[in-house]
Formats: sequence, C-alpha cells, structure tokens
Amino acid sequence: MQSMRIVDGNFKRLGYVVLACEPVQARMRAIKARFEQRFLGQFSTDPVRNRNIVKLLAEDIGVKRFFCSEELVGALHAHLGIAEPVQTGPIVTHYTASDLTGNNYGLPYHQDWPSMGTSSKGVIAWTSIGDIGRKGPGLRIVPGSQSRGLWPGKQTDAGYVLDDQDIANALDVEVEAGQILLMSPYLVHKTRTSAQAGWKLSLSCRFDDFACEAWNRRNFVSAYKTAVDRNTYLV
Ligand SMILES: O=C(O)CCC(=O)C(=O)O
Repeated sequence: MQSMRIVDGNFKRLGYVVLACEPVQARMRAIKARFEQRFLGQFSTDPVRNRNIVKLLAEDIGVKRFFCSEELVGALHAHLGIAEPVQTGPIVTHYTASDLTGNNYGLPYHQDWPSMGTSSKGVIAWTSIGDIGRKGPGLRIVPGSQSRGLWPGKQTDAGYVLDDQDIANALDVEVEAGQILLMSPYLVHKTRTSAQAGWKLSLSCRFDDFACEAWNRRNFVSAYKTAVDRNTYLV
C-alpha cells in the first residue's frame, strides 16, 4: 500500500490538510467515468430525478470503498493520530452547478461541528470526483479559522451558518480528482457557487475516533440519526 502524502495545508495549525496518492486518485477517475456514463446518462429534464441520481453516487460500491480505503484509514492514523476510526455519518454528495439540477445552491460560510457533536478527534474527509481549480464551482475555506472554536452563528436545517459572511483571507481549494481534504469540524468553509457553465461533484464523510476518552465520557453521542420515510413506497 502506498501512503498518502501531504500536498497542502497543516491540520494542526491551519485546520486542514490535502493528501494525495496516485492509486487513490486513479480510483476516483474511474468513479468519475462511471458517473458520466451511467449516472449522467440517466438524467432527464426533471431536476428532482436528477438530484436523486446524484445522491445515489454516495451509495455506489466504488465510492464506499474509496472512503474505506486502506490509504485513507492509514492517513487518519498517520496524520491525525486517530487510533480506531469510525464513520460517524453517511457519505454526502455536494453537486454544484448553475443548471436546473444544481439551482446554484451552496451553503454559505458554516462550521460542521454542531452537526456532529462527536469525538474530539472528529474530521471531515472531503474529495471531488473531478479536478477543482480557482474558477467555477468549488470550495472556499478559511485557513486557521478552527483555532477560534465555534464562531457566532445559527443552527439551521442545512447546517450551522455563521453570522459573519464577509470573511477575509479565504482560500479557494485547488485539488485534483481523488485528492483528499481533511478538515477540522471547526474549519469555516462554504461552497463556491459560480454562474459559469459546468458542475462540481464533491463527496464528504465524517470520521471519529472510537478510542477518544472525552467521547466515551459523553456516551458516544452523535448528531446523526437514521431516518426512514415510511411513505416513499406510495410514490
Ligand atoms: O463541497 C461542497 O460544496 C460543500 C462541502 C461542505 O460544506 C461540507 O462538507 O460541510
């Protein structure tokens, strides 16, 4: 197994680190090809159908394997000292586009910790199925913002949105497909929407440390619950 190497950031000081490893990136390129052939091929003019299709990529076996890969688990241990990693949330898709399906939706500056509430070693693993540059849809982060803990904000149905949305020193993340951004749950970040044509599809998943003593004392609580819609079968 190849180890993941740091290509940007410093988790302790800046609240994020970007990791790369060629075999992992090759797996994501295969996922993107499959998404373009099989998933995009099923798109219609109905944005609700299209969003359901995008969400299903999170259930794709290749994507699940990606977030369970030895390389990622090894990196959580090597770079963050997570002794016993557990996935404490589902894999989430973030489709951003100015078309009917994306509807130019993007969560403004927010922090993830209030939507987790888990171990003190919690981390968000975020990746993109395609390359992301400084133009077009992307992800904007505020390096070092985690050091101030929880910023003033409001808990909403979509997440903990900050009162201050005019923040200096933000960084537009640049990653190649399949490189992995590890973010502190306190790192301030937002989706960068864009009027440009084209889409971004990022994926994220949360990890915690089952060996965390503080979490143990809090009886391993988690903000995530499983919800089952008992009416879907009627549609
Ligand atoms: O990828 C995105 O557009 C947003 C990701 C995000 O906000 C998150 O993972 O909390």
